[in-house]
Amino acid sequence: HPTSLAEQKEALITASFDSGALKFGSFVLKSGRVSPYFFNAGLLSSGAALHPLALAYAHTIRHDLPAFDILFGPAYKGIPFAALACHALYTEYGVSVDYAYNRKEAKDHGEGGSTVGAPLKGKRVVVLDDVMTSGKAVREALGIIAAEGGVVVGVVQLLDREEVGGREGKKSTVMELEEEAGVKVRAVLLMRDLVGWLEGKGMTTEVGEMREYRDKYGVKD
Ligand code: OMP
Repeated sequence: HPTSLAEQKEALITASFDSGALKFGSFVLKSGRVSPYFFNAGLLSSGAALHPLALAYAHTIRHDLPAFDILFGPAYKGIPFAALACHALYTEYGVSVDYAYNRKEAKDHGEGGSTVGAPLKGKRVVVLDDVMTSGKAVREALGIIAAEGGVVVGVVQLLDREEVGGREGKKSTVMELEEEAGVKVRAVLLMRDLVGWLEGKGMTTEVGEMREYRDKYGVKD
């Protein structure tokens, strides 16, 4: 069982590759960019893969983000991940926060409303999601939380593809969001971690394609 963050990240990338969640080829992204890799977090569906995922989310939240009350997992993939991270924060660090999520379709009967779980009004919220490219998915979540009266204090992603944002100019998505929303945006895995892992495996063709893509859409560092 992985214990350090480095081990958790390594276990997570290996599980992603083995399960087919991390794929290489040619993929059209939501933003229209054509990428040589795709990360489908929904395929991280085994206990063995979700264990390092939960630990690594909890570690990243605990060490890189400010204090908060509610973890918000956007539908659909953010929902189980937020619940797992909420649990791991308690078992690993003794920190009990609430969690909440949105419905894709608003309910017009029963309890009503478009969010489930802890009420967001007046609470400090961290958004937890799977993959960030241009920031569209995160901005949607920020809108939902604002509508419910929550105050977002941070964002944590499973994978930050480290790309430039969808707005004017060449700023990174992270920088755009941090400036706009005034919150910290962090991730368990960075695109460069995937490249490092591929290098370790001697997968030179994939490394070459990742570098080429990074030259086109990646953040400049
Ligand atoms: P942005 O909304 O552009 O930040 O892209 C993030 C969303 O794109 C994720 O919530 C996914 O729906 C999807 N996505 C992936 O799941 N994995 C990837 O590797 C790339 C994308 C993507 O389309 O950019």
